[in-house]
Amino acid sequence: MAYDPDNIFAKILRGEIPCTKVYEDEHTLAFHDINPQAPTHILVVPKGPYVSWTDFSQTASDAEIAALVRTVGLVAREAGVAEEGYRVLSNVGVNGNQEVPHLHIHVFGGRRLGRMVP
Ligand code: D5M
Repeated sequence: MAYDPDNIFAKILRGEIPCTKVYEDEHTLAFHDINPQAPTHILVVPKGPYVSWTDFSQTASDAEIAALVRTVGLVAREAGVAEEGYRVLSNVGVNGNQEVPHLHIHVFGGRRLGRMVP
């Protein structure tokens, strides 16, 4: 799927619409989900124009890939959910029910989460 530069996360990354920022570095941005499904619900996004893990894994630099993973661990620690546990989830494409076509990782925590079912 071609990257749509007008998707909502692209607008957040350009500063055109606000977000509640949790963390930012050269390659990633983390912010609170606008419709939280758990006491902690943070979204981690790469800054580059990636829709899915497919294009990210093929075209992102090693530094971008490493930063995304590091940011997930960092925000879990900073949010205070690392000890009790949390869930990392990423929806991709139509079958994955991806709503926003910019690659993102959900970090859920702060309560006992239901059992994952497909
Ligand atoms: O999830 C997309 C997620 O993005 C969904 O949980 C709502 C969230 N969202 C949508 N708009 C915003 C803004 N403006 N700020 C913060 N969070 C937002 P998906 O995995 O694509 O189904």
